[in-house]
Amino acid sequence: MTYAQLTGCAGRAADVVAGMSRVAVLAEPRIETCVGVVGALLAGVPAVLINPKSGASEMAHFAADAQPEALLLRPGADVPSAFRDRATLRIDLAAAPGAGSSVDEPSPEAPALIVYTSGTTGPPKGVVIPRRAIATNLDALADAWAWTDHDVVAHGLPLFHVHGLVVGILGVVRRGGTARHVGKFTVDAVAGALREDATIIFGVPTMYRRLAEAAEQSASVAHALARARLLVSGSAALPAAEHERLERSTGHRVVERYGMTETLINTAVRADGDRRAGFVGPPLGGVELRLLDDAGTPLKESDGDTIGEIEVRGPNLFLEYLNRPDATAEAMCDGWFRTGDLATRSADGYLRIVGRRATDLIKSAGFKIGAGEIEAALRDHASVDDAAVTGQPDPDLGERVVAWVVLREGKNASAGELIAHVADQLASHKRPRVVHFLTELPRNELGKVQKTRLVDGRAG
Ligand code: MCA
Ligand code: AMP
Repeated sequence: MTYAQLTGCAGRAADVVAGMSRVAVLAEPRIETCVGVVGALLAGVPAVLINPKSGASEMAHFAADAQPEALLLRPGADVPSAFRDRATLRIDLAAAPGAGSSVDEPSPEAPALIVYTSGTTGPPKGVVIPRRAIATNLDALADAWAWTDHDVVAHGLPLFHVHGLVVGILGVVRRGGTARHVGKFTVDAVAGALREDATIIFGVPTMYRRLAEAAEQSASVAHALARARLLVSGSAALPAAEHERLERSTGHRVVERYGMTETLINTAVRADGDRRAGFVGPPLGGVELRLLDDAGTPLKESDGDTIGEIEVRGPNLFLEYLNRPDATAEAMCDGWFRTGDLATRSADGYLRIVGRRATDLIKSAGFKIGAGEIEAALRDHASVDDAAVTGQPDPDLGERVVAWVVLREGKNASAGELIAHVADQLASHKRPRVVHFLTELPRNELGKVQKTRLVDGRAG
């Protein structure tokens, strides 16, 4: 799609949604999603990104919590039942182009996107992201990576998160460059995009691990990767071993950056910066960052050793959690946002993420998954008496979701049945990969489950 075609298609969407309070976009990895989001942004209408593989209870939550007036989706896509009472707008690329809404440019503080993110407990929270955060963050990234309209991004990420939609699509549109979205990520599709004309890859560590493995086995894949200008990894930690494997077969060192739905991208190794394995670089221009010790006092040391919790302040921050003033207040302190991530800082300002405060958050293949949500879904099954969910180390996914289940007396359920039950309720990436059956969960004297005692024998 050319920019002229995008203007016409998105203009048509903007004409239809103008004046609405909020719209939802069924964010399949397709061009219609990009058109729908750009149309809503043109019209100044906040767009709620919906993972098309969400389960029934999540869809119901998104529809009730965000109250979108309409759902934007491609012709032929099924309308999720939770959205059947809303207006639908089919993004038909063949339809006559629209003029684009005549609304004035909204205030920089106006909400642009609502992106759902999991917490340790309860349903996902809607992160309200203003136009100002997107614009300033994308410009800071362009500065860090010397990103121009000549760049072509090879893209295989989902479009319902900040990484794929804001960095991977809106980043390209803001520069006036090109994105080649491959639909479903595969090594061959990304290598194909690079052979065509792609100059940058945005990916999560699981993708780079698969690319590194393929590059070791295929000179043609290694060759394709070597053509890129920049390999950028984020959403989770890229193990040093993968950095080194990629460098051996492609000559490239990956550039890491650290972000979060609530803050967009906080730090990034610059294109001309030192690419140190395990480091996510210094703060982006305009982003203020500090580390706090356990007492909540900002650390003075930048010795590369002392660990503190990362707090962030700057134009990159979100506005609020939708309908959750309690959660917003808990996360913010004097304008600083508490990330919950733990890091050290070197003398030259480079950050190294070493862990996170919450043990009940799992990062699997770059997706953040709350243990509490899956535990609630499991307990909802008629045969389940008790359940705990942990993230276990996994060589491909970083962490994999593992369920520990106690069945009710006299009841039975197979692992497959429980996995399918979770998949009915929640997005497909939240399904446990492994289910262990126990006679009881290990608990301390206060009745709290001792998750450190739940160790998967297959941990890799
Ligand atoms: C998965 N499968 C299962 C189960 N789980 N089957 C049975 N039981 C299960 N429990 C199936 C899948 O449906 C799939 O089948 C097959 O197993 C392989 O799945 P998987 O291992 O997950 O691999 P994949 O489908 O190739 O996906 C890997 C991926 C994907 C491409 C890396 O996880 C991904 O796109 N991750 C990106 C996450 C992301 O964008 N995060 C950004 C948020 P079948 O092939 O038949 O479907 S973080 C963010 O935005 C901040 C700002 C940041 O910092 O970036
Ligand atoms: P999400 O809430 O899904 O946007 O995920 C944000 C979280 O992903 C952060 O709080 C970090 O824990 C993690 N994360 C993102 N980028 C990196 C990175 N480069 N290295 C380590 N962790 C990361």
